[in-house]
Amino acid sequence: MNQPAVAEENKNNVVDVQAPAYVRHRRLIQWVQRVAALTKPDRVVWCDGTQAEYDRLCEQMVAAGTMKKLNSAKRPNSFLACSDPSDVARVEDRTFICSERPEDAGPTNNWIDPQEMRSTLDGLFDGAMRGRTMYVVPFSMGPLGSPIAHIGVELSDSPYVVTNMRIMTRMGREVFEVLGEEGEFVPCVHSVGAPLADGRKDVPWPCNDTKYIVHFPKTREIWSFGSGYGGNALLGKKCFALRIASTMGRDEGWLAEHMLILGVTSPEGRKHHVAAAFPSACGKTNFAMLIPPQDLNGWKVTTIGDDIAWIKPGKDGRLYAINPEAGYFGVAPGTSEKTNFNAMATLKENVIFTNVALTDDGDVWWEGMTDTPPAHLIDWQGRDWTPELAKETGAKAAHPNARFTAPASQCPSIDPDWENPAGVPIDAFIFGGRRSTTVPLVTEARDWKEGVYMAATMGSETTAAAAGQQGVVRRDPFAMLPFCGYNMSDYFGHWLKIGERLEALNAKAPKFFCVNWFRKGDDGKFVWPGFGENMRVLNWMVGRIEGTASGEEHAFGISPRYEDIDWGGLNFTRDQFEQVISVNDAAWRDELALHDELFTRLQQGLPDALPEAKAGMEKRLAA
Ligand code: SAT
Ligand code: MN
Repeated sequence: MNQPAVAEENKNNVVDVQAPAYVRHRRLIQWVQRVAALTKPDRVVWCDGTQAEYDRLCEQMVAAGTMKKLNSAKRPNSFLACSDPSDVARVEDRTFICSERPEDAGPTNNWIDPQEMRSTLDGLFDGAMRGRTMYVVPFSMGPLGSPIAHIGVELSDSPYVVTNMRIMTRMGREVFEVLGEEGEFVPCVHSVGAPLADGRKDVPWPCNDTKYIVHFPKTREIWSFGSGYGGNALLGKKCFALRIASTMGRDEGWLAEHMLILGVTSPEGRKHHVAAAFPSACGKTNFAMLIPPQDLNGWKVTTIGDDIAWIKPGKDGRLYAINPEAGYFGVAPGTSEKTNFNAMATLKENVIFTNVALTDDGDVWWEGMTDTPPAHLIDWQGRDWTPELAKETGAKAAHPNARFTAPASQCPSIDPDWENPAGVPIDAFIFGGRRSTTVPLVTEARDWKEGVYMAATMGSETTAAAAGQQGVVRRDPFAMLPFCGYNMSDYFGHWLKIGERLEALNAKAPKFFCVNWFRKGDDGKFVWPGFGENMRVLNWMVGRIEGTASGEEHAFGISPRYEDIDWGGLNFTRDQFEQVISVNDAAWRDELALHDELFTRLQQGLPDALPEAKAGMEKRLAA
């Protein structure tokens, strides 16, 4: 941290933000001045990204009651932050895409006229940082200087945001070197919306009941007010790396996707890369870090990313992906040595936990971490918790959307190429939702168009990652419903165009697969064991990519028969397999009717290829 600068307004109302000499970007400094003049912080601090700065901010948050330091013997250099109970997840109904025209945002986004929104924001941000420090947080999404990477600068009055951004992105002074005097950056302004006027006392987790998460695609700007949590506040993540980046990708011919990236190496040493899209809290992190079962001799899975992929065409025409993030902001509940051994190893030190429970010996716990819960805990809201109480009242020790923020470099399965500035070549896209019925374990699309159809019509039962009702099926095209920064129909068109270009270049196009780990039996339990056993499905996909595995065509694509999967060491019967793979004609007729509903909603600009693909399916279904 450089010397804290006092933001003094001079006569011309230009705030001296005391930019360090190494910041040579005039437009950037002027923007910081403008935001400081508007938000009126007590001080402006330019973050350098050092460990010393991080340690100081953590200490400061411990003193303020925002964080607790965990037992250093059990969880070195780690902290627990507990949020205000009203600020625990992304707020999709308060998220806005302020493009010039409503049809540019499309029917799946909240749109407000940009002029109107600017005047609303001017009002909200006027004096919003009074009594606080405004931190200037320079960050690179992707390896510094990579041709696939892009830079952002977040101005925030939350030290919690600064420390999380240091784990989640490449944050610090080096970013200014890459930016130089006039490099492009995405300006991100964030305030928790809780000014401390006239000596008002601070609270451990300041936030505001009024929340606005706002994107201006034309000027590539982000403004966020009122929340300090996750994707609402760590603006490099969903706001930049998905909503703004998706519009950059549309304009520049690349893809910003809600996808994990993994490497899969066969026993013979052949390596492939897949990118997989699942909605929030559907197991992307688990899949990205899966450990193949021992009985499948010698397969290896390596982790490149667990949430977001930026994918650009390379010189050879193939698609290359980077993980724009540097850390994991993963769901804690349900994570255990059994479900995700690599994640648990990643969490040994240097972690910020949010909204999990505190053990009596100063460590953390959450539902699903161990079979037997500790006899006593302090829950995420600071209350006593015991297993008996939980039985009586159903009280959760950790919030269902409790998270860990951990450096990717600590993951034992991290891929040697995870920071390769050129990215990794993608061989397959996988799309999956949480569906207790209807959708088979795995289906391969016969071509790019059918793949786009599969991804576009994906549905999933909702989870705690977003505020709102849980467990209802909603259409979540490409797992991008809350994250696409423009009209969803145009986005489908963009995907189709990328496919056409690959075809024109005669380049090796990735295959498309649709998966569903979540089919339930009559007893209401998951039939498929999931987790490491998902390797058996990956194994089949690799066989399809290499042209060695067979399958069976049905109305929607190609799925494996029982004998097409390597079951070595797993007792999974033909009957169980039938329960997860079967295509029920009646259920699919209902499903296709729901696709129609989606297409009606997205009518405007919907590419013809999609209804055409659907007609093909209906014909095959009727045959
Ligand atoms: O809160 S985040 O948006 O960062 C996490 C998620 O919903 O995937
Ligand atoms: Mn996500």
